Amino acid sequence: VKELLSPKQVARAIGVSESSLKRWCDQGLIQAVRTAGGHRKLPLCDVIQFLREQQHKVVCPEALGLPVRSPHSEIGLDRGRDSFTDALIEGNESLARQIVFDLYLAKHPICVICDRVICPAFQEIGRRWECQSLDVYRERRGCEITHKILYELRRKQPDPDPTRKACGGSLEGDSYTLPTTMADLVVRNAGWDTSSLGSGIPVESMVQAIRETKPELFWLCVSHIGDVERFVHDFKNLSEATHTVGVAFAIGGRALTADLLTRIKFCCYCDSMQQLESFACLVRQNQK
Ligand code: B12
Repeated sequence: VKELLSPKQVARAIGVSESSLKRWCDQGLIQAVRTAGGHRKLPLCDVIQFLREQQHKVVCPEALGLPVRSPHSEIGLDRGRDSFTDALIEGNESLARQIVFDLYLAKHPICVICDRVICPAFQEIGRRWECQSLDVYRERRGCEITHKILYELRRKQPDPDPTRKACGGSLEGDSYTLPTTMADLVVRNAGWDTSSLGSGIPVESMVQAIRETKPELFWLCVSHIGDVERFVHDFKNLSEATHTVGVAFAIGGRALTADLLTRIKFCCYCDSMQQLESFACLVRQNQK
C-alpha cells in the first residue's frame, strides 16, 4: 500500500505554498491521485523522486516521515562515510539514518551510497574488530541498524514493474545478509520486482526457487566459502538451472577470488553495487 500525503503536508515539508504545490500537481510535475471525494493525494515515493530530481530543499523532512534535518545535510560522500561509520560504532541509529537519507535526498544514487558509504563503514568496523579495538556486539548492532535503513529506503522506492522479476541470495555456509539485502535494493531501484531469498540457502532449494519463480535476473552473493570444491560443485548446479530457465546470472562478493572466477560459469561478475545496477539496467532494456 502506497503511503499517501496531502498537498498541505508536502508544501510544509518543502517550504512552498499549498497553492504552488497543487499547481505543480496539475502541471504533472508531481504525480497525484484523487480520492473518492476529489481531493489530491501524493504518493510519498513520487514526492521523494520529485525532490531528488529537482534537487529541492526539504525544510521540514519530518512532515514526510523522513529523519529531522541534520547538520550533516551537505556532508558529501566522504564525510558521510566517516560519520556513518562512527554512528554505527556508537549504535546511533537515528544519526546513521539521517546521514543515509540526507545523501539520498542530495541525489546520490543508492548504489553509490552502498559502495562508498555503507561498505567502507563495514570494512573499517571489520578492521577494528580484527585488531581487537572493537567489540563484536558493535558490529552486529551496526548490521541491524543498516538493515533497518536499507528496508526503509526500499519502502520509499516507486512500485516496480511486476512483470520483471529478479531474485537472489547466498548459498548454505554463507551467512552474510547485508550483500543480498543491498543487491535487492539496488536491482529494485533499477526497476525490477525483486525479492531477496536471504542467506545460507541450500543449493537444491535455490535451484527450486529459480524454477518456481522464473526470474529474468538472478544474483548470487558470495561473501564466505567454507569448502571451495563443494562451492564449485554447487555453483555448477545453479549455473545449469539459470541457463535452463534463461536467467541473466550476476555474481559478486568478497570471497570470489580471481582463481575461482576462472572455474565457474556466469553472465556477469560485479565487484560493486554500481556495476550490479548497470547490469540490471542493461538486462532490463535488452529484454523488453
Ligand atoms: C559483518 C561481518 C560479519 C557478520 C555478517 C552479519 C550479517 N548479518 O551479514 C558475521 C557475524 C556473519 C560474520 C562472520 C564471519 N566473518 Co565476517 N565480517 C563482517 C564485516 C565486518 C562486514 C561484511 C559485510 O557485510 N559488508 C557489507 C558488504 C555489502 O560489503 P562487501 O562485502 O565489502 O561487498 C562489496 C563487494 O564485494 C560487492 N559485493 C558483495 N557482495 C555482492 C554480491 C553481488 C551479487 C554483487 C553484484 C556485488 C557484491 O559490493 C560491495 C561493494 O560495495 C567484514 C569486514 C569487511 N572488510 O568486509 C568481516 C569479514 C569479512 N569477516 C571475516 C571473518 C574471518 C568472518 C568469519 C570467518 C569469522 C569466524 N571465524 O567465524 C565468519 C564467517 C561467517 C560465514 N560462515 O559466513 C573477515 C574475512 C577475512 C578474510 N581474509 O577473508 C573480515 C574481512 C573481517 C576481518 N577484517 O577479519 N562476519
